Amino acid sequence: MLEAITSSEQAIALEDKHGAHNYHPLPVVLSRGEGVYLWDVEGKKYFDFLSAYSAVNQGHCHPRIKASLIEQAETLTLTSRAFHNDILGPYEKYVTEYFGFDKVLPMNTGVEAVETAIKIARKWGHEVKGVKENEATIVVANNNFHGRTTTVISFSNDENARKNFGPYMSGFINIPYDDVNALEKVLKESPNVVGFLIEPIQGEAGVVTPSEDFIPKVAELCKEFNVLLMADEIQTGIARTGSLLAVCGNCTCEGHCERQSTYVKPDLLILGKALSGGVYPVSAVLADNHIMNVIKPGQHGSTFGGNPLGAKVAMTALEVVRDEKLAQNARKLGQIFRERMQHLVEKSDWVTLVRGRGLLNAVVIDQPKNGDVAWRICLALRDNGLLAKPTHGNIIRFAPPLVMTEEELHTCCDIIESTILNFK
Ligand code: IF1
Repeated sequence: MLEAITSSEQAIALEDKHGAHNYHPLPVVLSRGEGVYLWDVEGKKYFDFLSAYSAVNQGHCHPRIKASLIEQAETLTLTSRAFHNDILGPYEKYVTEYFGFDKVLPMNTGVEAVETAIKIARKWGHEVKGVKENEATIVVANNNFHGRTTTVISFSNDENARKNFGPYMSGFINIPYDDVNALEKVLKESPNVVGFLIEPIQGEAGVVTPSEDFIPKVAELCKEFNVLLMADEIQTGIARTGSLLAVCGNCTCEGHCERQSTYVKPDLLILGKALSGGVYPVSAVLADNHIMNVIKPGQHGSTFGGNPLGAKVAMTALEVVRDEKLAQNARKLGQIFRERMQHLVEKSDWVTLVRGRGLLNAVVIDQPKNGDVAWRICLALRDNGLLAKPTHGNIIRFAPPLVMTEEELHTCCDIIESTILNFK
């Protein structure tokens, strides 16, 4: 029998007793979400400034996405890929035209899409580029975050994410982030490189934005050395950084990239999170035929990959991004947010720096190593009705749903400002 939750403490106690302790959540228990708002069990209302790590870009329980979910859930949820269904083909057409690729391989979680991209790159390397069997290598950046499977943590340099989970997968070369020369050096020395897996902005590392010309230069090197550019846009994609994709650069598109001059088309585009608007796990890898066609029947798949429920929801989630011009809104509000936070940098000794693009931003807090100032500021923000969480100790990521209005954003900046200026 489901135990009715009547208090936050009760819910936390149940999680503590019956759940693995693989997270340390902020002490708040949410029971309802709508747009940019969340409510806890006691009915207190909050602004959401994490957006489930950029999975609810369209806002919590978006009415159109919810309606699609309900309609498809009452019709057909899962067929497996043993049979066809009437939603997958239309979805595949929609999403490949939306992002400008020949084909899509549908998966569920972000890390599954990353693993899928790694397998495609390796297979392409062995069968098309001609790298000797089992010799394919993929270059990755230090301080990366691409998920938590044993392969993916094998090339993480975050001890928390990898310690004692070995033995680790080989075939990866780490270089510093935002370092074109380091990539060129590796590509000159290692003929077996088949791919470069990169976050256009490093989210978990603390919203680290690279040099303006990093992605374009990396794309040139990948072309020169016949290496696949694998863009992990699971967190930065779907309008979060003020354009449809972070690799769009300063594209001022109408929420759907018109392939403007600043756009860099990756060889493998990896999407997740807000691809479904946060209502269902949907991820995807997109590529053109000369790459995707290395995958033949029976060589890759997943029980839920491409299921009609997720496919239906994803189409609506992408329509919402375009119809509500979320990329434009993220760009406009992001500039306002960083301006407001820059004033805070000048007024507060706690805040040393603000950085980000669109509505993926972070504020760096001045605290002693292993200090808890950022954590305590997030507790104070919670008390003042705004939810955010630190990453890597002293960096507070601020990423509200992209449906936020300018007025709501100013209200949130007022909350952040007053909380930090009054913080002891
Ligand atoms: C957790 C971090 C963010 C991602 C990028 C792949 C994945 C993620 C760029 C894997 C997932 C999530 C995972 C979640 C918290 C969150 C996170 F803090 F872990 F690193 F956003 F920064 N590529 N990020 O950001 O996607 O398999 O989770 O669907 O594991 O705690 P997933």
